[in-house]
Amino acid sequence: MAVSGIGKYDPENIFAKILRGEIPCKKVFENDYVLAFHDIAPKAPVHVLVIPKGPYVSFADFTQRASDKEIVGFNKAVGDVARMFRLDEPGYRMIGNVGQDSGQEVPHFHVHILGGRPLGPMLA
Ligand code: IU
Repeated sequence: MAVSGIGKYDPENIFAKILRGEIPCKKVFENDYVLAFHDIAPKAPVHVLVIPKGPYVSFADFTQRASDKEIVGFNKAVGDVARMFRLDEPGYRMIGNVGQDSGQEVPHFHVHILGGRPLGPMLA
């Protein structure tokens, strides 16, 4: 079920549990600001989720409450992860679902990085 992108942060959401190490993930990258791991149901040969370590429900929440350091660190990590998978060429897609109309399911901000094949028109 889709979640609100501006609701109260739920510390029991699945990505919070992954961050605390209570649930395993296939980690690809970690630093002070972010964790990146393979999506459990990949929609492309590369499908990685990048999440901030801080408790943010969505991009809407993140861009209101996070520090500039967290925001810069997060953006840099998304680019670095894409480069880890050599996606700069031929390219990749970044998706961030925010709230109910987007279909956001996990109430911890995450960016999807999708690549490794031609992805087609986004709004098909
Ligand atoms: P969304 O943007 O909130 O709709 O994306 C949530 C993603 O989290 C979705 O692609 C799931 O496959 C993925 N995911 C996961 O990687 N591990 C999990 O334990 C769960 C969801 I639950």
